[in-house]
Amino acid sequence: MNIEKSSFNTKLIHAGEIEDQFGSATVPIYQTSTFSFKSAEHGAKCFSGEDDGYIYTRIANPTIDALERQVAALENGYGAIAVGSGMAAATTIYLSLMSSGDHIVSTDAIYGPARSVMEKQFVRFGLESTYINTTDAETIEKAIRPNTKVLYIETPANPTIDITDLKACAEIAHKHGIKLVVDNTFCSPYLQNPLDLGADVVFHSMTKFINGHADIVAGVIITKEEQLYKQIRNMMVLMGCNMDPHQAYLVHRGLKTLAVRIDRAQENAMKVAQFLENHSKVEWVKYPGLKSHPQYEIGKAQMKGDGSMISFGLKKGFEAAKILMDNVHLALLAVSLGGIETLIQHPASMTHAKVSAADKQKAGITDDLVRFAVGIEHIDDIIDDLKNGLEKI
Ligand code: LCS
Repeated sequence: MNIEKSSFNTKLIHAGEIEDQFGSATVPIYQTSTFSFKSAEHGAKCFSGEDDGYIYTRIANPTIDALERQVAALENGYGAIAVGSGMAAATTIYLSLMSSGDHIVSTDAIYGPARSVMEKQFVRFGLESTYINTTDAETIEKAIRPNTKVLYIETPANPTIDITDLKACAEIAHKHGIKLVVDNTFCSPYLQNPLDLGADVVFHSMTKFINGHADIVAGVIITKEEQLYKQIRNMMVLMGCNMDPHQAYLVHRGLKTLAVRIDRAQENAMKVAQFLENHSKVEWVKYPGLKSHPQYEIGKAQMKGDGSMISFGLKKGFEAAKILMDNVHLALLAVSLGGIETLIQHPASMTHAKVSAADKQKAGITDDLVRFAVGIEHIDDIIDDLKNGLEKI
């Protein structure tokens, strides 16, 4: 059977498999830093590229390769590059696609550190950045300068759940000869495939839905074309932000259940969003599945499901949010998302604390915003927990 041509759920289970001499049902962990050559000539050929034998785990490793082939198949990419974290993915992309004096245009409401690293660190090396509301195509056009090299989109955005039109972004980017990079973490390849919509590079924090069990930090970059794949892989190898084989094995195992986990989590999330929307103490709710979402139609057009991330605001603002966070007991008061457990957090004081007050305000990361990552527990228990917490306000 040709796995590459099979349906998504079959690829989830079988893509990237290794056929070993024992017929292992799972990918073996090649926990080795180095690989011996058959001869001096073989070693030289591995280095020159004439032979594709393994050399050293920072460069490539069979267990990591298996995960990379699996993710590339799920995102319909040319190839994937596994790295040590989602931030390693973001920074490797920045440094692969930009040189001193180049400029990036990005969604303003992105994961806080992905913005801070540009504004507070890479600015020292001459990289320029502009953060804007990318839900508006005209705003993107206006932000592009002659030295812009990358359009960087996070959709749905963390934590505002704003949705950016990916096809429109691909058109704008390519008209200006720049690369479209998409952080697809909030959707996973199950719900959105940006490469099919025109993106050049996609990345994930695999810490979230792809691994799905809150026990690993990992990232992956997928490209549409060979040339960009080689460019980014070369940077990853030189910077040394590779994965570890054991980490790759665990992610490979977690990824197999992606579809069933997301199916359950988004079924729960819709019920939570409806519960919140009808609650007297809740001022507003943002969830891609609610018709009240400002980009509801775009979400329906480019996402295959609504996901399990919800943001909401309470009528009594941050003070009420604190009472809620201190009085839920099933939901963990913790950052991160995309695991099987329900989490609650306050982006303005936690994940996005390092973004300046003015930039947070501009990006819609308001003080009243509570982020809720819905897990796969029984829906009645999740709603009871929220109900009890809200009653304390
Ligand atoms: N991109 C998005 C959309 C994220 O949400 C995160 C982490 C990253 C990239 C970075 O990935 P990492 O290096 O952590 O694997 N988001 C987090 C969050 O919202 N709470 O804690 C981490």
